[in-house]
Amino acid sequence: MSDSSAMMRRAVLEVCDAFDGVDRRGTGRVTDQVRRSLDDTIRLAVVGRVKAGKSTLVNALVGRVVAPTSAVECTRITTHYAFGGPERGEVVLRDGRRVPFDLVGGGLPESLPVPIEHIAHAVVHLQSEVLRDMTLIDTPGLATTTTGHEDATRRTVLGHEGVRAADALVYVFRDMPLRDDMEFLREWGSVTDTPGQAAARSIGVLSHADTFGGTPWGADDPIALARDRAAQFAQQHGAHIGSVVAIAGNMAQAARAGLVREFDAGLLAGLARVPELDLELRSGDDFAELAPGIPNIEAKRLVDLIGEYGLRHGRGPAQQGARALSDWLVRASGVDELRRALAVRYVGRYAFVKTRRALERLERLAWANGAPPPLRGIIAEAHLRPELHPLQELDALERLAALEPTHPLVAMLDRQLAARNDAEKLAMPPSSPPTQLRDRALEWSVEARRAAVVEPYPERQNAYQVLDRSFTNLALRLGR
Ligand SMILES: Nc1nc2c(ncn2[C@@H]2O[C@H](COP(=O)(O)OP(=O)(O)OP(=O)(O)O)[C@@H](O)[C@H]2O)c(=O)[nH]1
Ligand SMILES: [Mg+2]
Repeated sequence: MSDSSAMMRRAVLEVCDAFDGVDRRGTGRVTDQVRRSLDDTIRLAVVGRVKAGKSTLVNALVGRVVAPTSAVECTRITTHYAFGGPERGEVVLRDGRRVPFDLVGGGLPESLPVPIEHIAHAVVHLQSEVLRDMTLIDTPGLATTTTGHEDATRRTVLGHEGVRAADALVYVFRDMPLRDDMEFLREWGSVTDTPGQAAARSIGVLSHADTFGGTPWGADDPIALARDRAAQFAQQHGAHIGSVVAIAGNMAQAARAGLVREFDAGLLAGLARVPELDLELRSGDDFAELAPGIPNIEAKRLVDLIGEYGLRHGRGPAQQGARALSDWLVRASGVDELRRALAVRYVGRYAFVKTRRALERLERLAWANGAPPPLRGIIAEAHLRPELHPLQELDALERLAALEPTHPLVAMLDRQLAARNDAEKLAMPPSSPPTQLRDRALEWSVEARRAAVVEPYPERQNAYQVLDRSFTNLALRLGR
């Protein structure tokens, strides 16, 4: 946790304590919920049409094959993958009861202990580091013939029936988003507060990048084509999707889940000198040899593991062994770009979103009918606390980004929220002495104040004013 999120957390806990000090009997239920909510991790729902590649992507992100990708019944229920130990599964029934089940080989079993129609969703607790920062929700495909699964997805994501809606969407599509994809995204937009937030809270994944355009054996590189296409989508659908990343999910899954062994790399390296045409047009005879000692059936197994693209282009890196092959697969698959985008856009930002939500709950309580008046005083004071100033920064950022996403002030606000320390906030080297940091903070606060006075556009003016306060707070803190 960064310093500033720890400070925000403490400030909210203090507000809860102050509320309870006034009237614990009236406020306890809400303050206890708020305290617990500070431990939430961001919930990312992976959504898309049937067989779009959602579960494969979940596995690639978790770094383990946990989500089933075959036709077993578990692909038809929504599953939350959350951090926790001991590793275990649990189905949550529609009537709220919970039934535990054992994982099989670290993943979901073939069948569940309860008939599927009684299940609201499953929760799987895993010791995967990635899940410390985010809970991943694998959903059944949208637009299936049986609308039951689709309802389950809508419930999870859009938050009907009191199930908490996902915090953000990873929207997976193949080739191109179809009409119902766009409809779903619009619906998602309508449950978020503002149109700007809808885009800020969804990221597109163009999956099957390795077979984009049909075959990986032609002259064009499908992954390169898919990346171009992804950039186009992002431009066309910017209002609904923040950005779009092209991904070869199967390659990412194989490498990140450690499925590529030395033996596989050896085989692949052994195919280095086979002409591409022979590789592409492998005969149906499983035992015919492609290269000395390598029958077709082994090539088939490699294709199941890393796809035709991996078979064609992985032969070079495979000469250096399984590690080099896995590194190449990760790089080529595009999964790191997605991980970076998730980290920057969601995970880092979530501490602020969570704090804002907590304060909103407390504020509603303070203004509820019959609430003791001192609660309102406590809330008003909280808004002035420097530890909670990042919420103003977030607010200013969202308002300005909705109108002018590329304005330099957006980047400046973003830096304040993303910075891990004071030096980063001020774009100074990490070793800078506090006096230098303080001088820079003062200088920038003066600049922001001057700019605010002459700035005619309200959202920009607001951003300058917020930044003035950011740098003034910083200078005061450093001056002590
Ligand atoms: N070549 C290639 N195959 C992929 C990719 N992503 C997934 N697949 C394959 O596509 C099939 C479907 O993948 P899943 O991950 O199960 O798709 P899903 O969206 O979870 O499917 P449902 O849950 O049934 O809706 C599997 O056979 C995967 O191996 C990819 O990026 N490239
Ligand atoms: Mg699936």
